Amino acid sequence: MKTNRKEFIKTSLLAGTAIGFNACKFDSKTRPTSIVTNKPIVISTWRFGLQANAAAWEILKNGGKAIDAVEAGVKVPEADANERSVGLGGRPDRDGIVSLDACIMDELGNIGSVVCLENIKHAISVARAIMEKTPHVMLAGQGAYQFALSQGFQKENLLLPESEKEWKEWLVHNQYKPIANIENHDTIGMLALDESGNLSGACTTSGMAFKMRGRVGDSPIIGAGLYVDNEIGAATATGHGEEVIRIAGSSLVVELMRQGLKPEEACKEAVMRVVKLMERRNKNLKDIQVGFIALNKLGEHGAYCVQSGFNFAIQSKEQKELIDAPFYLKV
Ligand code: SD4
Repeated sequence: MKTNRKEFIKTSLLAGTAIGFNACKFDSKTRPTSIVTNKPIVISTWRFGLQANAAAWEILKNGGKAIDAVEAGVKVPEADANERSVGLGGRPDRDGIVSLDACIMDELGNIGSVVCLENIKHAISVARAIMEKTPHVMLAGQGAYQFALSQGFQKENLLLPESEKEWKEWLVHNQYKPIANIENHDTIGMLALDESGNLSGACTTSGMAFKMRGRVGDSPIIGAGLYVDNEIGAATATGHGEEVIRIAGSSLVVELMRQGLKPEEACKEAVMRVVKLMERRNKNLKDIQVGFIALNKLGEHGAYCVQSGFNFAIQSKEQKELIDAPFYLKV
C-alpha cells in the first residue's frame, strides 16, 4: 500500500506488517492451496479510531460478531466528551443545538439509520434499535428521539461548555462557510470483518460544525456514508457529506471493489469522481475534504482522500496502527 506513515503504533514486528496479508497460501510445491483471509480485522476513520478499534477488538478477538464490534467501537468516541465531532461534546448546529446522525449495516443487509437526533449520545445504538426493533430503516428528529426514549435511552445534554463557547465565538462572525479542517470535521466510520468472515459497518457523527439546523450529511445515509456487501466488502466516508452524497460514495467504493479494484484503488477512484464533479461545477477542491476507507472480504484494506490530513486506524492480530491516507491534492 502506498501510504505515508508519519505516525504509527506497532504491536508486533511480524514480517510484512504493512498489511500482514497474503491472498494465497502455498504448499511445498508452491501450488496455491487456499485463500488466507486477514481476519478478524477492524478499521476506522481518524486518530480516535485507535481507541475505538481497541473496543471493537475485544469483541472480535473472542470470536464475536462484526456488528457487535462496530457498535461497541464507535460508542467509545460517542461517549468521550473530548471528542468534539461525535456524540457527547459534539459541536452544535448554528442555532446552538447538538444533533447527531448515524447508521449501521450488517452482513445480511439489515440497516438502521437515525438523523437529527438530539439529547441522546449513542446515536449508533439508536440506529441499531431502529434496525432491529422497527419495520423501518430510518427515523428522524423528534420521532427518533421519542423512539429512543421508548427503548430506554437516557436523555442527556450533549452541548458541553467548550462547544458552547466555540459556537458563541463563531456567532460573532457567523459566516456560513464550511471549512475543510480536521478540527471541525471528524466522523467515526468503522468497518469490521469477524472470525466467521462476516462484514459490518457503523458510522456516527455530529455532522458539520455550525451546520444549518436540519442539515443532514452523508454519515447516516446508507450508500453514501456507509455500505456493506458481505460478498464483496465495505466502505465508509468522512469529510464534506454533500460531496459524498453526490457520488453515492460508499456504495460506489463497494461496487468498484466488485469490479476487481483493491480497496485503496476503489477509494481513489471514488475520490476522483468527487474531484471531477467539483471541477465540473467550478468549485475549489481546496475548500473540501473527503476521505474513504474500505475493507474487502479478504481483510485487505485501503483509503484515499482529497487532501492531506486524513488518517485511519487498523487493528488486527498483526497490526495496531494509524496510517496517513494517500491523497490527491498535492500543493
Ligand atoms: C457530514 N461527513 O456530516 C460528515 C462530517 C464528517 O469529518 O465526516 N466530518 O458531512
